[in-house]
Amino acid sequence: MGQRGSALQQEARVLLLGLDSAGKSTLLYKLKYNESVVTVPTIGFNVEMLEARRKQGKVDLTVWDVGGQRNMRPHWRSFHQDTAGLVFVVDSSDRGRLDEARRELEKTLRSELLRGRPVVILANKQDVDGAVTATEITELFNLKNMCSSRDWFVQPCSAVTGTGLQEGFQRVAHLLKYPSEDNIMPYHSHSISNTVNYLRSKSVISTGNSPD
Ligand code: G3D
Repeated sequence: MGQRGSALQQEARVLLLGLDSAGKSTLLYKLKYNESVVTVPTIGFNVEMLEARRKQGKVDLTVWDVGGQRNMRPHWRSFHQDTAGLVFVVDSSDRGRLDEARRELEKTLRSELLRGRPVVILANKQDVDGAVTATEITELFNLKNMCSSRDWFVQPCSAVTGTGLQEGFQRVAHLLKYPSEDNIMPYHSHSISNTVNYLRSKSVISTGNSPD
């Protein structure tokens, strides 16, 4: 394992957010194990390591998949620290919840701790007939305006077929911004355990959900 920010091997924390049922857990397992799994709603979070290519070499992405239920959303912000890039998953087949997704994304991007961090929006469930396209999401979310101070990209994908998933994470790997690159905040080597302890103290997760 190399040093953070070195030319040889880099590590970065990527936050995977989206409303409940957007397909976050499905796509993470598809990417990691190329398997379709029966998912259960994420209580707390899942953490997976993915490897991606970058111009300067490989990067190990620590992907935090945080539950998207209404009662989890206030806790999203405790995962913002040390995040190098955001992946926001949208259920493109659920037109009735697009505005809710837009509002949550907008709220998330207001976080000072995510200032300047790139965001890749995954327009998931493209395999479903009638799903809104990446172009429609770009317009409906007014992304040019919402993301004017950061790099952003909308990637159509399907977590079920796997189409577009690699491309989405490859894109985020290319756009990553390391916390140390702009000195917005110091890197805390114990931030993961801090976050876990925080959530435990809030009774959001039980000991069994902890990655340590
Ligand atoms: P979440 O982790 O964002 O809460 P899940 O979402 O990964 O649990 O997925 C919620 C439901 O959407 C699951 O179906 C899952 O199979 C389905 N899903 C996820 N991605 C896709 C996709 O790309 N296409 C289609 N057609 N379905 C998808 P169930 O039926 O188990 O609730």
